[in-house]
Amino acid sequence: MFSKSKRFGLAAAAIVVLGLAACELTLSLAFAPTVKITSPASYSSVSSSPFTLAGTVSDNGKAVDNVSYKIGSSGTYTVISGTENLATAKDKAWSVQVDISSVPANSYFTVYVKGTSGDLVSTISRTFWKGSAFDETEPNDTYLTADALTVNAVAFSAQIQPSGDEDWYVVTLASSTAYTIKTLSASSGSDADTKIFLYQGTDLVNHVAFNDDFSGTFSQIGYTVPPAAGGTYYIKVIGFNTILEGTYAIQITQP
Ligand SMILES: [Ca+2]
Ligand SMILES: [Ca+2]
Ligand SMILES: [Ca+2]
Repeated sequence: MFSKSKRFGLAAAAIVVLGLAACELTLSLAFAPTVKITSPASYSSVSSSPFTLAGTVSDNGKAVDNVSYKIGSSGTYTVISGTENLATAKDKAWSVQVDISSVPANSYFTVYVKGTSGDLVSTISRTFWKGSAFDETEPNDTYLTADALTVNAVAFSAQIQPSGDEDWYVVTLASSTAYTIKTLSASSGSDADTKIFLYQGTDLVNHVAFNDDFSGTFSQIGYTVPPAAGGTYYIKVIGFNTILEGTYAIQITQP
């Protein structure tokens, strides 16, 4: 018979051995490489071809055979130079010049990036806009990050992208003055079906004006600021529904 302390010692030793075994088991498991795209940001406007796509790759217990990329879901993967046969990789940077001359202007395109370790594969994708940049600065999804608009300025271009996108604008309006706020075609891409909400200051629960369709599916609000109600106003533009995407421009005029 073992004494109490000896039995405890054996039990503790067994736990240590089990622990080491579990540890070894974890370490011996291999997973597909972790691939990331670091730039450009999602939905960036890309106007020149080729453009630089950059990212990183990390091995997950198994050497990385390569990182490859393709344009569009039906494209063919091309191996990115410098990513082949990496015995160990920890956030190893890669970059590649992506030719988008075959992508139509003023349209979205998606780049897929794949990390391969034998039969272990991981894929990520990111969507970009081929065309000139929009005036809006994303993220502008709350009043805190609203884009500033100026009365009687040229139309300000933007897009509802991805679906469910909210675009917030801030503008200073004068008391007892009539304004027209409208969305119109951005002359690039597909027109969005917009809705406009106007809020006085940061009372974002009660809009003071709203419109969905005025000219086709574009929106227009005619609003006269009440006496002593001049100041900061916020405008929210969203798509007609949460699956809609598209481009538009917004303009505020004082007749
Ligand atoms: Ca937007
Ligand atoms: Ca937005
Ligand atoms: Ca509409």
